[in-house]
Amino acid sequence: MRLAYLSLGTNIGDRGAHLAGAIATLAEGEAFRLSHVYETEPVGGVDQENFWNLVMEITTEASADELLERSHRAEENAGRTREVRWGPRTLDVDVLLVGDEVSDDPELTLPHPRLFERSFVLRPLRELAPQLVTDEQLASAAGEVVELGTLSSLR
Ligand code: GSY
Repeated sequence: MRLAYLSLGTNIGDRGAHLAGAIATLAEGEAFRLSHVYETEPVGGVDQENFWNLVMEITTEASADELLERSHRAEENAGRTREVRWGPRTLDVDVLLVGDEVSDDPELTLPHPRLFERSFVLRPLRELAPQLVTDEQLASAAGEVVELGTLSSLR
C-alpha cells in the first residue's frame, strides 16, 4: 500500500461536474483525499479560460501503469479531445507521484517532470502533503491560483 498523487484540471463546460465525475473512476474503491479546488491561471501560452484544479491522494495497491490507465479512462469519460497542445480541455489528469517510485518511461515519468514548475499543482499538493513542497518551491512556481473551497461546496 502506498500513496499516489494525481492532478486534475478542467477549463471547458461545467468544471465542477468534470472534476466530480472523475473521482470514482480514479479511486476504483480505494481510499482517497481531495484538496480544495483552486481557480488557476492557464499555464502554457494559449489564450483560454481559467482552470479549476485539485489534487487527489489515493491510498493504493495499484501499479503506476494502472493509475495511468484510470486517468486516461476518466479523461475519456469526460469527453476529452486532444486537439491543441497546452489548450483547453474538459479534463486533464496527470499522475504526479506514486509512492517513491522513479521512472524515466516517456509514457509515465515519475515524479511528474513539471511537478515543481506549476503553482496549480503545488498549492493543492501542499495542502494534502505539506512535507512534499517547500516554501521556496512554491514561491518559484508559475501561475496565479485562488482557493475556491471543497469540491462538494461548489456543486
Ligand atoms: O497540465 C494540465 C493541463 N493544463 C493546465 C491546468 O490544469 N491548469 C492550469 N492553470 N494551466 C494548465 N495548462 C495546462 S496544459
